[in-house]
Amino acid sequence: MAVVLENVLGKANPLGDIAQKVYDGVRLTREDAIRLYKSDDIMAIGALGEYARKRAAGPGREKYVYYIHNMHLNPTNMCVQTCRFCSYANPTGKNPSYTWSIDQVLDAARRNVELGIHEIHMVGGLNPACNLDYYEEVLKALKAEFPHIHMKAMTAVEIEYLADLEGISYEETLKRLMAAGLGSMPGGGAEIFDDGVRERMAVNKTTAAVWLEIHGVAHNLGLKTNATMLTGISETEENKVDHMLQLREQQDKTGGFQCFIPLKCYYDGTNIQEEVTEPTAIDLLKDVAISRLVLDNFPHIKAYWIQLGETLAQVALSFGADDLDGTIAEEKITHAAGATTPLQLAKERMEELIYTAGYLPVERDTVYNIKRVAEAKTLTIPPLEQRVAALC
Ligand code: V47
Ligand code: SF4
Repeated sequence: MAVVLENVLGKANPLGDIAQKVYDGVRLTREDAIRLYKSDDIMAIGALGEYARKRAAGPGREKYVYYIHNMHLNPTNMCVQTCRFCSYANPTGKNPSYTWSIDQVLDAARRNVELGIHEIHMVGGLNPACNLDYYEEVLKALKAEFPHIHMKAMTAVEIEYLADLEGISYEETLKRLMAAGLGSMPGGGAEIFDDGVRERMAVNKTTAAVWLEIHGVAHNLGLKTNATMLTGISETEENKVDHMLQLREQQDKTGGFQCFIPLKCYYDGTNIQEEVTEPTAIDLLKDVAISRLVLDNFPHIKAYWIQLGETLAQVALSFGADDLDGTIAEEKITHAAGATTPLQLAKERMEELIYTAGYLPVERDTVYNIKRVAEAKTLTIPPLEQRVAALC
């Protein structure tokens, strides 16, 4: 095993051959990734993730952790789908359904644009009242009033729905939305690609093949996109590895993914809790580290603080993540399902989280152009083992 990793993992670590591959830049196989999931040596897995993160960052950027000042905007929570993990759409009593007019969308944006955001992350339910004309109008109205704001909007699931409603191709749908102001696509709707999990949890939802095809079409049109993976919905470790391998293969072909975001399911308002195993903090850290190692062609891995919580998100930065997502002025999807993370993290707090995890805050735009690198600070940080032990 290469000396640099031997120092971190110790001699004769059973993961030594995988460590050697990571050091040599050799692509990990399905079996390697499954062995990592089955291993209990969480500190070794984390050390490999951190090593791969530093190498992907490039010289001089080893300590960079990115974030963006943004808001979420969800114009409708009415949806023709019935994903069993979703408490946001098709709500009952406590969460009334809504569909915003263009003016209501603009009002919601205005409240947050005043705070100085650079990105609107817009996604919504599949609602026949919100067709392609509606989204073209929404995008045009937002861009007319806020030309400087990047619109990261529309999941592959929404693109499939709008294209089917209009009877046009995915390419035509994306071209019309781009002409109206679409700047990039978020990674939602991927869930777990395995057919069995989809059948149990999100029957009739966009298939893996179509999700990947739409991202490929977007990449070929010059759009950057992201990719997610939702855990805690009855998936196996093998399912997670296969999910990552399909993303890696797509990225080899079309190259437009910027970032992978492992998500964790919240269960309030759902009836799935008895059929699933809730991921532990260690499972979530493995998702971060193993995705960093398997997705060797993805530049960024996100620790989505809204779902992980601040402490686990900070530790995830030492397991391979290099992005904390955004300040997020409003979030509905995870909060509808019981997340209690405070909304709207001020930029100062975001930077403090990054500093006190031992990294250097870098404010970015949606496509990872650097807006500002914060001043370097030297802080005394408790040892990682201690911080991981506190999570268990
Ligand atoms: O696709 C649905 C998930 C996703 C629940 O691209 C749930 O930068 C937890 O995609 N508990 C939407 N999760 C969020 C998303 C995202 C988030 C942050 C950044 C980016 C990005 C994308 O939320 C959905 C679904 O997988 N979801 N219900 C739930 N109960
Ligand atoms: Fe609809 Fe998306 Fe919720 Fe599924 S996850 S019900 S597609 S809003």
